[in-house]
Amino acid sequence: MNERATLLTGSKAAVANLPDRLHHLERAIELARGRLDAEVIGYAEHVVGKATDRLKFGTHHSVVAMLGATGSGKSSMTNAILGSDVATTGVRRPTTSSTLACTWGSTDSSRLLDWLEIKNRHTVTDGSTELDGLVLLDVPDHDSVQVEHRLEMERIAEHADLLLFVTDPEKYADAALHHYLSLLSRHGAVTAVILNKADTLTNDELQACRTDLARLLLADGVGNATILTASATTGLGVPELKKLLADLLAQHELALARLDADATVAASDLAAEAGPPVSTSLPKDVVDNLAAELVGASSLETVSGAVAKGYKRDAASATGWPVTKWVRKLRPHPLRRLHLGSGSSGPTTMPAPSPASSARVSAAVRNASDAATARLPEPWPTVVRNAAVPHTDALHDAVDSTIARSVRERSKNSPTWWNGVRALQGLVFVAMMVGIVWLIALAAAGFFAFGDIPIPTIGPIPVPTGLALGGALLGWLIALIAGRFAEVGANRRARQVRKDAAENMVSVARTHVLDPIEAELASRRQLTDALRDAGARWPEGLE
Ligand SMILES: Nc1nc2c(ncn2[C@@H]2O[C@H](COP(=O)(O)OP(=O)(O)OP(=O)(O)O)[C@@H](O)[C@H]2O)c(=O)[nH]1
Ligand SMILES: [Mg+2]
Repeated sequence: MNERATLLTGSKAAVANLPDRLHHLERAIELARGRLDAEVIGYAEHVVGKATDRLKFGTHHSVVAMLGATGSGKSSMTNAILGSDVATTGVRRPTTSSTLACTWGSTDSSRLLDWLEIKNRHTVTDGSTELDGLVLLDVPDHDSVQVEHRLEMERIAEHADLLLFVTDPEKYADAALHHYLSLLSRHGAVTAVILNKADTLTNDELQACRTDLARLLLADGVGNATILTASATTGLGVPELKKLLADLLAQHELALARLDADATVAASDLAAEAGPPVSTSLPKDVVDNLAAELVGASSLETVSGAVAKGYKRDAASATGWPVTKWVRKLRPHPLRRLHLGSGSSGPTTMPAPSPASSARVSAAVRNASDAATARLPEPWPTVVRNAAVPHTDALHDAVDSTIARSVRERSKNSPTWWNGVRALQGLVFVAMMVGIVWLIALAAAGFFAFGDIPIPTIGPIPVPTGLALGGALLGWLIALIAGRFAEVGANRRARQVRKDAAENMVSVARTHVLDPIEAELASRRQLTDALRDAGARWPEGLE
């Protein structure tokens, strides 16, 4: 009794928080869905469902199930506790084929028994109060050829608040018994093992048997369960058993203690799957590395080359020698070909990513995700990678539109010096044309012998010739010098575009890859927090 009292009182604080803990467990289930093992999640869901249902029936009744091999004396012991032959006993094996419920006291247990799906019911109204609230179940065996008996036993073992295992000197070491004891050991529901048929042994034999059973129980993980030696036939140990039950019932917490233990098992199983509750964050260089890889795998180099060429061509159009600059317009504009020319918007016609650059992007995304989960066990590396490997098309589109935005932003305005040079070229061109027209007029006058027309000169050079030749030479010279400046400007603009795009690529990396990774890591953190609040115990060394 003392051991069990410890067992129950030990969980008192946790028991008081049961609804809270179930709430946290529910939250953990939601977070684990799609991430952790479906079977483990399924068990946790079952526990939450069972606990919610069981709590509806209150804690007045405590359901105590007698479990054991066929012929161990479960029905006989039930009768011994009852003090009358209600349960059917017999030598025919197996005897009990459906569970019998015996309820002590006048409080109605029918809804609870409906939930437990028990039809055979007996109410004890002998006026005694010490076992008030006890619902004692005489359950079919777990080891006969009747499979449905075993299934019924397992169902009851899962739903009862406390379990009493009944065994005898012949069967106490059976594998089946110890299989169930080990299985249920984590659920804190195994209360006592009754070594029945004590009347068939001598005192020494009984002691030896009891010692051996204690050793086996320890190995099963239920070393704190009470061993009661008893005999249903002679009544030996029956008063002690009734006293044990009365003491437990007085605590009115048996249902809560069982559900609490179940919640701990469910949360701990999820915790073992989820791994240690360590907080993880992205290493700082991951963002920069990923952004650099996105840039490296993109068409930025090609596009910035086109930016430089486009700049030079636009500069030449604005500042070139008017006589020859039209020739350039015959060739397609390098930026307009990519649908990136000034004033453009919407989708571009940048080259589709090559298989090599797609592979480089995928590898970079994988590296980022692996760096984020370096300290985490499976399934997190896989879960996070799946979240990080986004729809590749969306990532490529984002990279392209980032480059396009950088190009368009930088190409919006032409440099002001182009206008000055354009005006100057216009003037020079007009001067040249004046000179040419003048020369033509002079030639025509000579041809028609209009006589001598005075020609003004500047020094030795006649003005019309000076205008025509000087204008041509100056125009060509201006174009040449402007071309040199355009070269510098073109390189600078290409550099700016590369710099802008590289900077903006950080936010592409964040939005499309790192945010999903961090969201997954945050979910994991919430999950381990919820599990801790639900009372999970992590495997040794992980906490
Ligand atoms: N000598 C002796 N025989 C007992 C004792 N308890 C039960 N028996 C006998 O053991 C046989 C089986 O008892 P039951 O109570 O029917 O066993 P059970 O565990 O309910 O068996 P199933 O219903 O088949 O699972 C009966 O013949 C009982 O008379 C006991 O303490 N001493
Ligand atoms: Mg029976």
